[in-house]
Amino acid sequence: MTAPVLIPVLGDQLSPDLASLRDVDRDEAVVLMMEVWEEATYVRHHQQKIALIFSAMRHFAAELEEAGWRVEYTRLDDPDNAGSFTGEVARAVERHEPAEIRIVEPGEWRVEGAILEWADKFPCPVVILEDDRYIASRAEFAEWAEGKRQLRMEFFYREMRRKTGLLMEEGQPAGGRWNYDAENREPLTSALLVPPRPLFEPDAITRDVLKLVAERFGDHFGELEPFRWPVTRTEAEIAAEAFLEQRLAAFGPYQDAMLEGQDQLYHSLLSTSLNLGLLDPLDLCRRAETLWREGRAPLNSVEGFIRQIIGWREYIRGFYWHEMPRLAEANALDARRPLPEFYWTGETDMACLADCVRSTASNAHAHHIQRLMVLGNFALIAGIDPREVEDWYLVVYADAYEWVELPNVAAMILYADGGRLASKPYAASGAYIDRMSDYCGTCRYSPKVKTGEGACPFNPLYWHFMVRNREHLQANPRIGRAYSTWDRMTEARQRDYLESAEAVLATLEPASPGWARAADDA
Ligand code: FAD
Ligand code: DLZ
Ligand code: SF4
Repeated sequence: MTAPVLIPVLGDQLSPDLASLRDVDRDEAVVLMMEVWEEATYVRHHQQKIALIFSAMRHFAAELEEAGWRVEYTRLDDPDNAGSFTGEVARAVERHEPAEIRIVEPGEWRVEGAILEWADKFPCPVVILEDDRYIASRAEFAEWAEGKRQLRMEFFYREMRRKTGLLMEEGQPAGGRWNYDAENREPLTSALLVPPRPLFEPDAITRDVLKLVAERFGDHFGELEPFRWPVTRTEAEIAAEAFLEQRLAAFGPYQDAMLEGQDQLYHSLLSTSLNLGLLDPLDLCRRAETLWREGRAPLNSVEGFIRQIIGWREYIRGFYWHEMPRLAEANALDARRPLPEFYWTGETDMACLADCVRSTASNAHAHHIQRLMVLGNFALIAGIDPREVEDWYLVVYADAYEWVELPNVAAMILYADGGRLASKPYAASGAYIDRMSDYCGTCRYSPKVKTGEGACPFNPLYWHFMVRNREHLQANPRIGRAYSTWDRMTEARQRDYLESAEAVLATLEPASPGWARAADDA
């Protein structure tokens, strides 16, 4: 072989049509895949998350080899493993003296920073290609965002509908409306009829990885087994087909519903496969659209699902790259309280939070409304430091990469960006959780009791949050009206709320160090 092209493929780039693998002669290329300590430990990821990524990487390497690629794969416990992407690429450059390094832009700012240094470090050219698995490129988002004081998903989503032609008829939205969310807020009283999703038994490759993770990362948060995630394209495809055929039709009405002990409901649980590259987002949306055109799924569900993917997912990614690095530092509401220990242990009398942490620990997953309106809402109204909340979300979910975690946490739930991403903070009292779930029935607290003994902690914390942040929020027409309700209360009532909230805050035990980052880095 003459000097080959070296193609590093990162752990969330597991797509056979990845830009770096196109237009390359397989006989003149070496694909490099690396399990590295730095990635596995920059935060102390949930055990299932590490297992999922390593297993999917090993399966993908085998698929590439079968397709005729020369793949060099560094395992975590290889004695010569340099421990970082840059270290492993350096070793490969020494081995092969490549004519060129070709890599697709990574998903994270941190990793991009490292890759940008390669051109100076290595003697060959480094070509960084656009990640065209996304519908909007980073440049396209930047162009759309240019000059806008506030960015709003809804308008970006309409651009994506026009660009893809999804649910469009003669230039107009199908059914005459862009968004059917108003029809999509039904509580669910029982999960008895929800078709269960396919669960995947670990094969020999996954079992090897599970052993490695148990040995090397057994002290990380969460349960390693049962491990049932799809780890190959074939499995991801089975999971997607089951969702489209069996659950998509009811996705819309029940997307905000929560039931104790029920971790799936009508959600797709496809985020891990989408984010790894095992599924193509546009293809998934086109198949959902076809089901609507064939009269097999209603428009409100199909539009809702497509909006999550070409709307929220793309918007979040564009927003990340547009707002970094300042987003990682943002703390517009000056929230300083440490993360409570119960986010890691689940030990709290608040039934909703205990159930969401339970699901998170056992599945490395919680569905959107649990992440937003229970775990996120509490962190917002209790004034938890964004850095601690961000670390928690990045650690605990199998689908978490900074590009998607950070905007959702800093901007969507904590309003730490001061309202660039969302038009208002998603602050809510216990009444919202009571309406959308069955949690309150088994809880020691009551959403109907507003202050004092037995009061749902969300109730006084909501007002404490509003009062604390009045200067930031009062002028906001979407939330500011709450202040007239506050101003109409008697002083004694206001005092009751604030004292009850202070009493709740005083009970929050800060998390012990070392859960999210090794104690030295914390
Ligand atoms: P479904 O309910 O079936 O939705 C379909 C798909 O839409 C998802 O698979 C996902 O790809 C996409 N989607 C929906 N909402 C969002 C969103 N807000 N941002 C990006 N994509 C979205 N998603 C992640 O993939 N990784 C994360 O680290 C992550 N962190 C989050 C943190 C917070 C605080 C919140 C509120 C949301 C977060 N989300 C994250 C978005 C969302 O909660 C998950 O994508 C979803 O719960 C995954 O389950 P699902 O595949 O069953 O989703
Ligand atoms: C999250 C993760 C982990 C835990 N381990 C690896 C790894 O060992 N090798 C790898 O290529 N990728 C890993 N990843 C995913 C990377 O962190 C991801 O590719 C970056 O976030 C780039 O966006
Ligand atoms: Fe959660 Fe409050 Fe309901 Fe208890 S009463 S489950 S704390 S919302």
